[in-house]
Amino acid sequence: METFDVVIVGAGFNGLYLLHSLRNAGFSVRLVEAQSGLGGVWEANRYPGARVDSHVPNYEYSLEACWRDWVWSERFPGRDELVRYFAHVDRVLDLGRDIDLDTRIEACRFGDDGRWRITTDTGRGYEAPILLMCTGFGAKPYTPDLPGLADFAGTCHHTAMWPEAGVDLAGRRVGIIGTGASGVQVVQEAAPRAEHLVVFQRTAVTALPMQQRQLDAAAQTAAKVDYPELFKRRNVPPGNFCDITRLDAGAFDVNDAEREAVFEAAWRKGGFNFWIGTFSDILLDEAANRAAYDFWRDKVRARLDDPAIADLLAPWEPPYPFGTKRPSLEQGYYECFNRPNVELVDLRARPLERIVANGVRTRDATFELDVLVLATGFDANTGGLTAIDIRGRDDGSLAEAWSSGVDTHLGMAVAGFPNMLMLYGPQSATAFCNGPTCAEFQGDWVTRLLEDMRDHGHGLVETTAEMGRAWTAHLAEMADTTLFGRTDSWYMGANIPGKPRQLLNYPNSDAYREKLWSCEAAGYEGFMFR
Ligand code: NA7
Repeated sequence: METFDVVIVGAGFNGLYLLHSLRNAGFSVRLVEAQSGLGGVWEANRYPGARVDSHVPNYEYSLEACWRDWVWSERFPGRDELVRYFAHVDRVLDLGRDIDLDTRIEACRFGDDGRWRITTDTGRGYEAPILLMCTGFGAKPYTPDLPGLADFAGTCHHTAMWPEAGVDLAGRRVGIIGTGASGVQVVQEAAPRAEHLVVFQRTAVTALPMQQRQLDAAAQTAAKVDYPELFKRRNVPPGNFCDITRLDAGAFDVNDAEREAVFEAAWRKGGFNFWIGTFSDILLDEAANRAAYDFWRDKVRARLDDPAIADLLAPWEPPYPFGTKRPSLEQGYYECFNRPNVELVDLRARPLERIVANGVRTRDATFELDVLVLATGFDANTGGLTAIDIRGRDDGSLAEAWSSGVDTHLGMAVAGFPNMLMLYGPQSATAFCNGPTCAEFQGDWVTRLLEDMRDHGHGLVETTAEMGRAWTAHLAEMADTTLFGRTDSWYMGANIPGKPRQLLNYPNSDAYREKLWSCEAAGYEGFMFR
């Protein structure tokens, strides 16, 4: 076994930042990654149209070495450009020499000697006192148990397991199950290419206009004088984007015309502005939320030719409170349904009965397909962690510990799993926080914690079951005081049959960051050291 101070699992934003930061702090570190390249979800999600939902310059590191010579071509970069960005980061920070790619971790065992032993599918093994899990929230694709799926004779792929060589959609009969962010993006690519496209929708997505645009290299370079200040703002309330703010007022603290003007301005800015950049109570108050939904609905309905299709894509009554499922960003998604070659199937009215050799059979029809796309999402937050056989004290399994629900302290540590910390994991701000922003503040926090342990000669850090229960209770309160608890979403673990229903991401990144910082200021409250 190779021996290090720290082993990091996962080469996405979190793992790479920690590798850089811990190496600078003088720790010996090895990062282990199952995939053949860097970028985490961006390496994996190579389906047509894959694109980030956070605009330049938010979705990148604030490290000057990384942004100084990097120029983005689009306001919302696509997957291939993001992968190139990670290669650039690798180069400028010289990360690769401490990374093992193509190495899938199978098991992590904590021994009585206070060290983790890590085994992999290549036979390579690692040993380290500290284990940092940076597997992200979307490491484990979810394929529903659709009857007959194995019988399909055409080409079938989950969006997160798309073949590197791609799939030709041109002139073919394509079916897409799922209308989350991935489904929306594939629909936009498939609609103009496919001979016929069938979109199987279970729940309408409240997709927002991306307002994509090409970026001018010279203007971007000139704007960099402000980057240091801009990046600081990602850590200043409200929110975690450097340039999305919201009013310190509720939606009904202003008159109708003013409210409409605020919504309209956010709509025009595009991206997440309409989700998180209008009024302070949109995700807290039913009436405020309804006002946002109605604005969204009217905008979308105006773009659809067929009122019956509009009733399915943008119903008069909200299918769930607006924004409590992550709003996808779209570029012409709704207009796809005005095309003669695109058909929308409402799976609630016409349930899917079986996948058959030549297509999808619903209660009332068979849709013949050459290609079936499963845009069915992820076993989000926990799936990437529980897929690894992680054993803490007394051989206790993490998957078993979480089988009836997740408990963590601050989303960072689990009782019974000493010296293991998780970043961007369950019960931290995660999907409610811009990835690189969270990677940096959590990564800095972990780096300071490990330095502090080294300074004090501590070899062990762990939390207690009481702290875990208290944090879970706090999140349950957040689920009740916001509108998130009302919706069956992956934020609530509710997209996976049988998964315990609980709020798995902390829905306020400002408050979350404050909690981390105050824990540290209080001498790492809730953690014990030896
Ligand atoms: P999502 O957002 O979880 O979307 C999955 C979609 O698949 C969603 O529309 C689901 O409908 C649908 N789904 C899931 N299971 C089924 C079954 N059994 N039958 C029919 N439809 C089903 O995943 P994405 O990959 O699009 O996006 C994930 C996030 O990753 C995204 O928000 C970005 O932040 C990155 P449902 O809504 O559950 O009725």
